[in-house]
Amino acid sequence: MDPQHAVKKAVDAVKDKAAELLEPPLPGAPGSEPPSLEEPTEPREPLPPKADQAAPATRSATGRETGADPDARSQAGAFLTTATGVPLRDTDHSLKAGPRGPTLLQDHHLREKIMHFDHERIPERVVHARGAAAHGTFTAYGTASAITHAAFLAEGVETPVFVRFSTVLGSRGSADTVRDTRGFATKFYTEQGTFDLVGNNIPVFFIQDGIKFPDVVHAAKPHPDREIPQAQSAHDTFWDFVSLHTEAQHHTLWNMSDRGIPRSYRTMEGFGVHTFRCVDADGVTSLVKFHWKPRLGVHSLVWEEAQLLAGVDPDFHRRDLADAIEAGAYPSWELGLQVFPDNPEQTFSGIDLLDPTKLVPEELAPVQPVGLLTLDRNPTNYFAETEQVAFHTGHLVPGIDGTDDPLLQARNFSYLDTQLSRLGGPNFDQIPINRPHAPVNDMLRDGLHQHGVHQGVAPYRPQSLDGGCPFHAGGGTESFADLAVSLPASTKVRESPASYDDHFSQARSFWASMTPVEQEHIVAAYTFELGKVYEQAVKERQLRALARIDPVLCQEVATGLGLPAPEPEAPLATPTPSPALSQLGGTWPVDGRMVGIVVDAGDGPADQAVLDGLTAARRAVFAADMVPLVVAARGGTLPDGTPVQRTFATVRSVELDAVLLAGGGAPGTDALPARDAKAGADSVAAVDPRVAMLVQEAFRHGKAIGGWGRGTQTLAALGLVGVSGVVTGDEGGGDDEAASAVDAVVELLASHRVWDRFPARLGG
Ligand code: HDE
Repeated sequence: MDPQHAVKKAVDAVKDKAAELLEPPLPGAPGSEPPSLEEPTEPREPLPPKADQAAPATRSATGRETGADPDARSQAGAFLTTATGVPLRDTDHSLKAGPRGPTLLQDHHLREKIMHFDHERIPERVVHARGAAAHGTFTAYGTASAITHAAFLAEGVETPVFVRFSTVLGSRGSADTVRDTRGFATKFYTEQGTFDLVGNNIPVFFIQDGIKFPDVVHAAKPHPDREIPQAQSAHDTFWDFVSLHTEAQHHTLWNMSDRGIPRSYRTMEGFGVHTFRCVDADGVTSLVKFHWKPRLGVHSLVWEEAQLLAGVDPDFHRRDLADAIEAGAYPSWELGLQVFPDNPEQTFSGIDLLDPTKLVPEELAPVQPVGLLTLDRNPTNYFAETEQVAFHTGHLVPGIDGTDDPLLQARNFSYLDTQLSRLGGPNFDQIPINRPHAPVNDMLRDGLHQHGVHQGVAPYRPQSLDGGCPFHAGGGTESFADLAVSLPASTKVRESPASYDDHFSQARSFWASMTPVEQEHIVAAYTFELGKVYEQAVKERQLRALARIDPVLCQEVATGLGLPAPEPEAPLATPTPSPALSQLGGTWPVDGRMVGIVVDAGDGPADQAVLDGLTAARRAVFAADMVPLVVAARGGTLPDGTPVQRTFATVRSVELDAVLLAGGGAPGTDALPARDAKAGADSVAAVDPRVAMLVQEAFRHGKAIGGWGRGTQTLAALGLVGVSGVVTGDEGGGDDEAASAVDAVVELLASHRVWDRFPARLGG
C-alpha cells in the first residue's frame, strides 16, 4: 500500500471510531457481521459470537479450568457434517428411489436429522418457565466479613455469576409484562463451590410451608379444563385459593402493587425471602436476609402499558436486558444484608424470622451493602445457558447456611428433584453452564449423560485402593460445616406456630406505606383482577380479606365491582408504614432508556434545520447513555443519511420511555385506515394519527415529552403545550433547542414518570 493511501486509511479509521463513540450502533443486530444480499457460496469458518456475548467458562465436568478456547465448544469448520463429524454433500434432499420415488430407510442422515429434531424440546420449568439471563461479575466490598467467612464475600474478591430473571406463572413462550412476581436467581461460581441465591422481586411469599406449593401453583396456573388464562392471576382459581388461604394476602397485595409489573429486570429489587444463617471465622452466627438494590432504582410499568406490551412486544423485558448489555449500559445491583442476632426464638422486633410471609422493615434493620453485581455479557445460546441453568437452594458455601423456615426446607428438596425430569438425569451439574469453578472430587458416579471420566477403582470411603483419596476436608473455614443449632424439645406434629396466624398486619403496613398514586394503582389492579372473576362468592370472599387490610381499599374495590363493602371481621391492628417500600420520591440514572425522536423531513431548505436538530438530539441522547430511535413516516434513511429505526406504522409509545418531536409528524402517505387501523383514529389536522396516538399515549402514561421547531407546532395542535412534563423549545427550532429539550427530558426521566399527571384521590 502506498504511504499516502495508508495515511488516508488510518485517518478514516480514526474518523469512524470517533463517529462510533458519538453515535454507537443501536443494539439488536442478529449477527456479528451484516449478511450479504445473496446466499453466500464461498466456504468460510462460522462467524464468531457478537461482541456482547459470552459462553459459560471452559471448565471440565469436574470443575477444573481446561484452558480450552471458549469457542472450542461451538460448531467448528466450514463444511457440514453429521453428528459424528462425517462431511456431507447434501442436506436438502432425502435419499429416494428416484426423484419422485419413496424415501429409503437406509437414509441415515435423514434419520439422524429428524430424530434429533424430534427431541429438541425438554420439559419447561414447572414454575418460572419464562426467563432471560446474563453473565456478569460480583465484587465484594468485604463488609460482610464481620458476619460470614464466605470467601467470595471477602474484600475485593471478584466472582463470576450467571443471573436468570423470570416470570412465575407463564409458559416458556408467554409475555414478559404480565402481572406476576419475578424470579431473580443468581449463580455465584465461587472458589469454594457454587452458591445459588434463588430469590424473587418480592420479599414475601404466598405460603408459609412448602407442602402448600403445589396448591398455590395449581390455583394460579391456567384452569385445567380449558387451559386459560395464560400467565395471569386474574381468574377464579387463583382468587378462590388466596381468599381462603389468607396467609397469601400479603404477597398478593405486593403482586397487585406496581411491583407486579416491573419496567425492566434492570429496575427490580431482589430478595432472598427466607432468613439465612451466616457464621464468621470465630464461629459466631447471625441471621440474615439478602437484598438486591438496583442502581437504576425500582420502577414499574403502568397497567395499560403492560397490557399493550404483551401484544406489541411480548419479549419486552428479555429484549431490554439484552439490548442494555449490548449497548454497554450494564445493569448493576448492590447486594445488601439485613442482619439480626441469632437468638433462640429467631425473631426480630417481634417479627418471626422463620415466617416467609413477613418482612423486616428496613427502618428497623437497615440493608447493609456487601458487594456489587454487574451484568455485562449476554449468553451466546439461550438453550445451552438460560434454559439449562439449574439453581438449587441447597447450593450453599462455607459461611452461609439455611434456617428451619419450612418453605426453605421444602425448596431444598424440590430444586434437586425437579432437574431429574427437566434435565434428564442426576448429572445436570456437569452441563457447561452449571459446572462449578471449584474442583469437584465427589464420589458420585455414572448415571445418564455422565461427562466425567473418573479414574481409580474406589469411589467409596473408607478405602485404601485409591490411596484413601478423597479425604475429609479439614475443620477450618474452608469446608462446609453444618452448624450446631440447638432445637427446643419438641413433639412430631403437622402444625404451624401460633405466630404464623397473623395474615394481615404486614399487609396493612404495606398499604399504609404506599403513596396515594401507588394506592390508586393497587385499587385498579384488584378491581381489574376481581372483575375478571366469574364467581360472585369468590369476589365477596376476597372483599372480606381486603376489609381486613384496609377499609378504604376494600370500599374502592367494592365500588368498582358493584358490590357492597363488608365490615372487617376482626379489629384492625395499627399499621407501621415503611417509607422504604414506596418506589416514588427519588431520582435515578437513566442508562439504557429508549427515546423516540419523531421526524418528518424532506429535502427542502427548511428541512435542513430539522435534520440538524435531529442530529443534535441523537448526540445528546447518546451522551446521556440512552438509546435514540428515529421514527419517521417511511423506513430507510433520511435525506442526510440518518437511518430510520421505526416508522409511524411500527412504533408504539409503550416501547419508549420518552418521546421527542424533532419535526411535525405530518401524515405519512400510508395514513389510511384501510392499511393500518391505528391510522384511522381521530386525527388532528396536519398530524399523522399514529403520531397523535404515540404522543397521547406517552402523555397518558406519564412519560416525558419534548419538542422544538415544527415539533412544538405539533404539540400545540395536540393541546399539549404548557402542561406538566412537556418541554417545548421555540418554533424556530435549532441545535441548541434540541439539546436543551433532551436535557430537560433526562431530568424528567430521572424520577421515572411525570407523577403529577396522576392526581390521586386517596389520601395516603
Ligand atoms: Fe421456586 N422453584 N419453589 N421459589 N423458584 C423453581 O426449580 C419451589 C420459591 C424461584 O431461573 C423450580 O429449577 C418450591 C420461593 C425462582 O431457574 C422448582 C417452593 C422463591 C425459580 C421450584 C418454591 C422461589 C424457581 C422450577 C416452595 C423466592 C427460577 C424449576 C417450597 C425466594 C429459577 C426449577 C431459575 C424455580 C420449587 C418457592 C424462587 C419446581 C417447592 C419462596 C427464582 O424446583
